Amino acid sequence: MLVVKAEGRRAQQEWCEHLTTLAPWLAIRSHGFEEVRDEDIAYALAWDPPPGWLASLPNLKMVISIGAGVDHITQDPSWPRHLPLVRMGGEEIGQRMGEYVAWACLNLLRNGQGFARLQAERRWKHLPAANTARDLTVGIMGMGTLGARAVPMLQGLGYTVIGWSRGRKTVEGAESYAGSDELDAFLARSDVLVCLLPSTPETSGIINAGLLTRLPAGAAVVNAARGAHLVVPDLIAALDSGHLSGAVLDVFDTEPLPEDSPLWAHPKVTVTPHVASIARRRERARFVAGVIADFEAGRPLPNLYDPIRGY
Ligand code: NDP
Ligand code: OXD
Repeated sequence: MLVVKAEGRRAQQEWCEHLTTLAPWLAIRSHGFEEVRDEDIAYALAWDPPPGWLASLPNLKMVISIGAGVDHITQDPSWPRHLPLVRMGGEEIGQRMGEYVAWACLNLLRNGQGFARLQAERRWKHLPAANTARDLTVGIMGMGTLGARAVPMLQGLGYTVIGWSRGRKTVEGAESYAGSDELDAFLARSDVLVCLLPSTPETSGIINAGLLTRLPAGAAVVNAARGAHLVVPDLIAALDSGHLSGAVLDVFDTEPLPEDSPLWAHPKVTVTPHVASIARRRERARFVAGVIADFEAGRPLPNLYDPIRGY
């Protein structure tokens, strides 16, 4: 049996409907809304399960994360780390993240935040763009599955694209920087720094005052990964000093972003509510059905969390 523990009754019901069609051989149950015996649960599909819940399921064989990031699951100290943990995947997640990154870069380039403010004030004023995309380099921190998908979209708009990751990557047309030794060289070229890193102890607070000063003057930041990567007071200081020209933020330490956060009203910040890449539920259900079919056939699993790397 697969049990779904998602973001509320309606979401769980939709997941169950899609999965029933796509994995007809499997019993699918909505946790909390249908009769489920813990001992019957072989697979759990979850976003942020309550601490201890996964560990309490005696016959669990695999956990599938509703998100591409798994920190909501691994932050539970008791999560069953001996079991396979698969993070959400599928074609549409990459497409949507690429779209978000491209939109964020264009929003920064064409002063979307400034025009939104002027419109709210009913003011007709030119805010000319100083550069075109061809003048700018986008540096993607975390050149993994999603980062690589954003590359051709950004290149299509005219940006030069470079990437930084732990290991060297071969992504067509995007120069690859690897490891801490090459971070400074990568940052020095990044007119727009896009964070697509996973949340791990090494990447926590990585976008801090020290890192921001190594970006070119007038650079901008896009964070579509996790709030934990960004030290918000350091970002605000760099925006207010004029060193940074703008930021587009989709993820935050506390979500929803608290009403009293200074980010909401900052004139150089665009806030979106963790929507960078939410693939349609049917597409994600297709991925889940494929993962379970692979598991049951003994085939290698896609997007498998590696407890040694921590992502
Ligand atoms: P991947 O695991 O495919 O890629 C992660 C990349 O980060 C890899 O290139 C990896 O390098 C690099 N990396 C990891 N740790 C370090 C480090 N310490 N130093 C340098 N590079 C590092 O992840 P995805 O691309 O699929 O997803 C990235 C993140 O995006 C997710 O973890 C999630 O948090 C976030 N996300 C946000 C969404 C949203 O809606 N806002 C939606 C989906 C995902 P290497 O390969 O060399 O190890
Ligand atoms: C995430 C997601 O991990 O939405 O943030 O997939």
